[in-house]
Amino acid sequence: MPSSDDGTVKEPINREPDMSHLVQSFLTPSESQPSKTADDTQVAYDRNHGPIQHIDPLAHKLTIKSEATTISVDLVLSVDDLKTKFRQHTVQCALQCAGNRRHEMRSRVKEVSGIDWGDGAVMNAEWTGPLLRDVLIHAGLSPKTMHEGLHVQMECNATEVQDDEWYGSSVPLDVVMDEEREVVLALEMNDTPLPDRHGGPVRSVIPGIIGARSVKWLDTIVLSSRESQNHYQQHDYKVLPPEATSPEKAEELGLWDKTPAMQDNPINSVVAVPGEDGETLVRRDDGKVRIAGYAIPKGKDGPVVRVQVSIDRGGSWYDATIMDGGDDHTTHPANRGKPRGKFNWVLWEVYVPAEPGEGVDIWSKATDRGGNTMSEVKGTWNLRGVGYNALEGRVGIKID
Ligand SMILES: Nc1nc2c(c(=O)[nH]1)N[C@H]1C(S)=C(S)[C@@H](COP(=O)(O)O)O[C@H]1N2
Ligand SMILES: [Mo]
Repeated sequence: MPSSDDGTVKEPINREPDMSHLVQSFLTPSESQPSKTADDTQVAYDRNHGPIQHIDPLAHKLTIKSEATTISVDLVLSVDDLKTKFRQHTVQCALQCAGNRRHEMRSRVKEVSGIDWGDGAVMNAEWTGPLLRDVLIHAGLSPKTMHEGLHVQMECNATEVQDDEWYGSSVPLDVVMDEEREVVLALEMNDTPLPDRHGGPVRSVIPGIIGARSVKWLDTIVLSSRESQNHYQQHDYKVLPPEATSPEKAEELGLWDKTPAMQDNPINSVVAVPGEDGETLVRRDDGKVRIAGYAIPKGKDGPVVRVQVSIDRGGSWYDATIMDGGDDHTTHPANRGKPRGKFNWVLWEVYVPAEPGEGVDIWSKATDRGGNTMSEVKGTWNLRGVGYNALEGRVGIKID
């Protein structure tokens, strides 16, 4: 990728694929094969708060330390150490920006502040590297340590970002030590070395948790009794209460401090076909229209076990087919016949009987293994437009 595509601190690279392209594959390629139009070559979304970094893997170091009085860990690892000194683990998971679907909140509920994401700020990929749990234990953390109140802070100090001098996040230590969470320090994405765009040579990947916590170009890990103090943990990526009607009001009422940092992704389902409001769906000979999309479970409560679709504003619901049962088009060969991974998205499709008409709204509703489901038709407004998971998918669809 030419360096002109790296963005700057003031104007970082943020982009998403179009919907129909995104749901063509179960695992989202970092980049698709070059094609006629330049726009077409990128598939996995990019979310950056500063310029994309190009780091020499041979020179890169990951420092692990502690500022918690109860824990002493101290270790510096090279990328080669991460690859050769630890068992390599592969996890498949959806990685989603908390601002995904923001355009719908903005246009259907009320104006919000933030990038105007459509529904494509999400990818489903396979990540390989050591488990962060194993690395912390190797660094001296006893697996028996009380985790309560402790946090794993992750940092990228390689560049200044829009609102801070470095990028950082944290998750509770519990999450990292939880064997069911499979938190990895990813060195590979979809079986190839982690591309620079997605955080090479190493990023953290925290399955089930909003993308903002999965730090790209990771260079420092700090165990601490407090959360990361970085702007993006403290003053962004929070579902502010409705009293926060403006950034000034949020500050004045101290709402950033009072509101917890987002962690788990909410359960969600998105209509990708049709991909835009106002599109036309053509009926097949049997009078049915094809509707398709993706769905994401809440946190570690996946996989999504059911998706239902309605074209009459909830009057009747149709069960969608979840397309990971061996469908050549959507299933990674390695997954055929295997149980659905709990952090993956699911791709779904359904054929719904429909009469010709205009102004049809399409709703979709996912339910995961943990029983979490979607209930709000339009969704509740929040200032930053994060965590949007309304039932209403596409509006104003014409049926022909
Ligand atoms: N160092 C660094 N890590 C980062 C970010 C960033 O700006 N800098 N953005 C975060 C956000 S908000 C998201 S949604 C994901 C996006 O990952 P991607 O660009 O690989 O899609 O990375 C996260 N990790
Ligand atoms: Mo994000």
